[in-house]
Amino acid sequence: MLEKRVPIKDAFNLQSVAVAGWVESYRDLKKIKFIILRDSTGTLQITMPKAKVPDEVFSLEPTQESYIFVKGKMIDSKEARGGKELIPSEIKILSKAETPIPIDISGKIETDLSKRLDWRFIDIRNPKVNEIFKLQSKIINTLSRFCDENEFIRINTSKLVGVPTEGGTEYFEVDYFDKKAYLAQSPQFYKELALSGGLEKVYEIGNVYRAEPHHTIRHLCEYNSFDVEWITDNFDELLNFEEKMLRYLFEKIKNENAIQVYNVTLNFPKKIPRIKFGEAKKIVEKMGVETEEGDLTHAGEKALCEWAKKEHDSDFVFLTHFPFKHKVFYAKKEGENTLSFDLLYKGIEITTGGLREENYEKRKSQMIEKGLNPETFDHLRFFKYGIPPHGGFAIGIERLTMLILGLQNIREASLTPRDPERLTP
Ligand code: AMO
Repeated sequence: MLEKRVPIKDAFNLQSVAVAGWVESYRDLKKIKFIILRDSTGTLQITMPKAKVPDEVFSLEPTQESYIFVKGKMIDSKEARGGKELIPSEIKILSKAETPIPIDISGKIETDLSKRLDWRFIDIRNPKVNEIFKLQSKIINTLSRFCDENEFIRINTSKLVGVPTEGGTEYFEVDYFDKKAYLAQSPQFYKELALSGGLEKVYEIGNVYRAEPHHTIRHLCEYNSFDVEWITDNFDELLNFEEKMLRYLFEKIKNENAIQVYNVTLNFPKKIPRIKFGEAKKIVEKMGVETEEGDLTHAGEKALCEWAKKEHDSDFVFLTHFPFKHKVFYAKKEGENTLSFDLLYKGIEITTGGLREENYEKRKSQMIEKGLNPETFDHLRFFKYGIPPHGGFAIGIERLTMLILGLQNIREASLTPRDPERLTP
């Protein structure tokens, strides 16, 4: 039966149609009944004058948010949205919804985010929320297409790992038979394994895990990381590639429905400004913002973005050459600093990347410098047998989605967000 249905948006161009969707509203005026039917493409008024529809159709009383199938004829209507309404010859209630619906999804009553997330499977029916995930899908597909067009190979790496990747304490430990395992914080070492294995240019889209204790609007415990890595010894090439990739993305998504629904203007600068960490620190301190050693702080990142907007008319800014003391052990050194970068967008970091140390001895000694024990890192072996010089970066997909649409909280850009309190739904 369902295979006969058309998307609601297409029904307006047809005469006899079958559609299916959720009952957004149901009104019974005794001699005439109305249903507003919604699917992910739009809404349609179903009008049932008692005299014009079969008794078994008229006698149905679908509850709000039930999923129904409707067959009938489209006719012109001055009152109905879209100038047409459907007079049904058949209605089937395929899945009845309990009443009342636990949260309002019409956008008329504001429900706090935590309650919305408790009822996420209903919350997403709100067309405005639905749009977030349509756009996110487009973002991921467009970035992938860009990588494909540039002859990158998509890889899929292990999320159960023997050693935490990014260091620090932000990892989840899990029982793995009689051993300890960890949930991958990033695919970093496996991107490098792939390069050592001769794949030359790789990308990965996958969930990664951070035991992130902070309750902020930009941190999740599980997020989708868009990672790339390739053979290069040229730091600027990394930034150029990301800039080109994001320019391509912004061009491809500018006409997406979500961009209109969220009333955002997408501006991509002529050139993303690039500024070294030391210089950036001076700029934001001059703006009266306190920073920490080796860290601009979140307030400093916001201030630097304000500076980039004012001085370069750019919502983006590349922050480069972080001091090694405050970076991951695998970053390539240049004196006391590293050939690494962050990309900030509208005040928040969306990307980290850089050249990596590929020399076995140097990598080992950088580990020791960071207080790590090389014996425990199986991945060091990848660096003994001719791994090419390489670099790459990772974009946080939920952060990018949130910032593009101007959402207030990263949780809105995750279908089922995980934070220290939330493991369901
Ligand atoms: P990093 O740890 O900076 O770098 O992460 C890369 C990007 O991932 C996003 N991100 C997060 N998003 C949501 N919740 C979090 N808790 C969270 N933590 C990070 C951000 C960030 O810029 N291996 C390196 C990348 C590389 O150099 O290739 C890494 O993982 O957008």
